[in-house]
Amino acid sequence: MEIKSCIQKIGFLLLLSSFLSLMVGATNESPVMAFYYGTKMPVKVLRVSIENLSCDDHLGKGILTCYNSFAEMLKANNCTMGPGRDIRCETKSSAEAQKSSEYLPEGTLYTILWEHINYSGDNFACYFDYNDLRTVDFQDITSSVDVFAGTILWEDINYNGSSTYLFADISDLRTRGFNDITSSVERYWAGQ
Ligand SMILES: [Ca+2]
Repeated sequence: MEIKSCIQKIGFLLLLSSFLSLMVGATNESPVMAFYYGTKMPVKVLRVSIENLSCDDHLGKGILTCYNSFAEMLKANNCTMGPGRDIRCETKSSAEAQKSSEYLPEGTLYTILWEHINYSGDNFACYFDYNDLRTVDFQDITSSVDVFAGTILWEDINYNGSSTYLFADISDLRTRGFNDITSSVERYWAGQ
């Protein structure tokens, strides 16, 4: 009888501790959330369930909106893609500065980060600089980039470590020794 109640107690404590660690985990690191067709969802859940998840931050810095496909993301952002990956967007300042090294102000689409080479896999269209890509769940996975204006990729958060400057699309970051290491990203302009 005693042994049985002891086992029951241990079982209860094990349950309690896993419950508590879940609670602690939930308060310590709240998941990155995204708007997804009218619902707010953790990005990690979306990444698991949707192949080639496309997200952007057009609503504001760190505010993600995600779509089932890149085509839907482009459409939602008033962008079209012509031959040769000629992506054009009807957003005020980017229209004149498409695919140039011209400086684009914050709030304008300036670069699209891709999970895999050749612009494939999950992607994140950046309207803002990010000193820590963990805040949008896109750290250490970028392998190719669509570039609308000068873009700097940094190896570490807070624009630290090694960096690579991009002034044109790059289909394979391995050629720059920069595959799967980008932790912060920012717009570049000559006066910087
Ligand atoms: Ca990658």
